[in-house]
Amino acid sequence: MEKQLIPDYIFEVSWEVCNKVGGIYTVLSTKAKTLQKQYKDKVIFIGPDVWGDKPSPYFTRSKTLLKEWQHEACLPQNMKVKVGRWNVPGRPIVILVDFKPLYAYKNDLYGEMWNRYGVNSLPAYGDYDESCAFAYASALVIESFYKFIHGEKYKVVAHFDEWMTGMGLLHIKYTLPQVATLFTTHATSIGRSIAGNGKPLYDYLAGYNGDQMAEELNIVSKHSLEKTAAIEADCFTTVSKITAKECTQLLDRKPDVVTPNGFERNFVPSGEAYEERRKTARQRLFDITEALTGERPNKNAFLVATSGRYEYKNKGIDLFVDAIKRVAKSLDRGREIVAFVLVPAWVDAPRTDLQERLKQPAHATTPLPEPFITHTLHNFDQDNVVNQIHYLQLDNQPGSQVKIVFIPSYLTGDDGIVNLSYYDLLIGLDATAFPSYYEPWGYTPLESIAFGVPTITTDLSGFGQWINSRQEQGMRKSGVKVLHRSDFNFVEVSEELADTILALSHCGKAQREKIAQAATAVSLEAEWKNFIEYYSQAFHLALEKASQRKPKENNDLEY
Ligand code: 1S3
Repeated sequence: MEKQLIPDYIFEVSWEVCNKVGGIYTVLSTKAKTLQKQYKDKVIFIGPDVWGDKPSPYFTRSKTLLKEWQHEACLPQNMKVKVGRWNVPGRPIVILVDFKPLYAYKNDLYGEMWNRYGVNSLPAYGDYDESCAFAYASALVIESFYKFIHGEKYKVVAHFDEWMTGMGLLHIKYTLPQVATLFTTHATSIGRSIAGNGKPLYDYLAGYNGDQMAEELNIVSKHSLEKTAAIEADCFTTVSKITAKECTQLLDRKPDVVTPNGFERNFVPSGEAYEERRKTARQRLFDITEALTGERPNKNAFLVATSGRYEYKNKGIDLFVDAIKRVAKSLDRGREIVAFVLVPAWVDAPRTDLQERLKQPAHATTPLPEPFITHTLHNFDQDNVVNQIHYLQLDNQPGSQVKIVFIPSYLTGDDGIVNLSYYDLLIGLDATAFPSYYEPWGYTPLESIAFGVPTITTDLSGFGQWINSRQEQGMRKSGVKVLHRSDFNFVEVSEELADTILALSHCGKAQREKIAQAATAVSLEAEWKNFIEYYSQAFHLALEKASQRKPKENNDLEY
């Protein structure tokens, strides 16, 4: 058997290192411990310094780590870095880069990328400039570090996540061809855009041309960069088979390895701590519901939620709210359900009327105006969830057995109303539902079962397909129900979701405990210690490919 090549150094670059934006943060922060155990301090994460002078809650700066390099680092004038450790299990080394000084070189960089690789940055807009400045800054850090350690003596892997870091990969490939490059995409920007624009992604996948659709949907630059990084990388990976198919069709390269996302149990409390946190979360959710609606739910009320980034259609938020309306229509007398939408929107501030009520010990008896939302929004009248709640008349009328609460703030523990982190709230739920239409992996259901909370998802998510590939399936055996979703079956899925929520809400205590145990057991199969092997394969492939190249001389980018 061929000997597996093992890297001596790994640099992993992502916009979400020490920057909690979405699922990629979860991938990296949970994978860190397993990588650190294997490679020790030879794993270095590189992220954007979005903190400036403010202290970051995710990062502890160190004056001694990589001290010699910091002294000798040859970086462009004004480009500053902070070295420290990420405050997550494994505490890996992190370099945060202040990339803003590189805006000045933007046109040179885009020109080089066009000349060398044909990346078309001309029609770029939005977050493209800041992403590329960060990617380039990260590449300069790797270059500087590589020279400092005399990297030619080592097997070095530079791993880049998502289109935002694509120019870093392309720069490294050109200036340090001996370095093995790895590109992981967690979605395709064009696939996400096709899906989000209401076009059928799955039935017509074989008929789509990525470049042509990028023109039509006005994301030429992102797509051009993502496709080029995927094609140029020594090894290209994505997080599920369903997204691998999409990459093959829309980016014209089949991923070399599928690297499913795992989880790290250290994030989940155990024993008494678990029970205490669950109690605190439920208490808070009941208090908020009561303060908004003027009615305290019965202590046995069933609490169900959806969460994630605000992609209304792609994440199935529309379908969740629709299903809650169906639940409301068919719930038995005496049973109460509270549904939470935990999706960050364009928040203005926490509601002061709600804050006042939450401060008072006396129980509220009248509803607040708009008794379903915890924060004010800049775009209240245009918000999709608000409009759907109004349209479906799910507005928590007195006496309604099904209530809905939209918490549109990031749950970082200091939102002014909930004041608990997402995990500290998740632990208090009875079930979660993520009926996604576009979901390359889908961490939210995996996190849910890791906390012993049963979940419902669809077979259009990578995670749902992974569950379907296991022998033990179904809510009772796995704590997960996977609904069949396609381009055109919204109503059927909504009905099935409502039925599943209703069925769960009727389970007795013993049954619920069994389901929670099954959920936890399945989550253990998806721990990083079981999934890291796919990354080892990817490192091997990348190193093997890089070893076949000859070093180039004298091709530094000037700055
Ligand atoms: C992506 O984040 P998203 O929510 O934009 O990456 C996640 C991590 O790989 C993945 O779980 C999710 O499905 C993707 O969509």
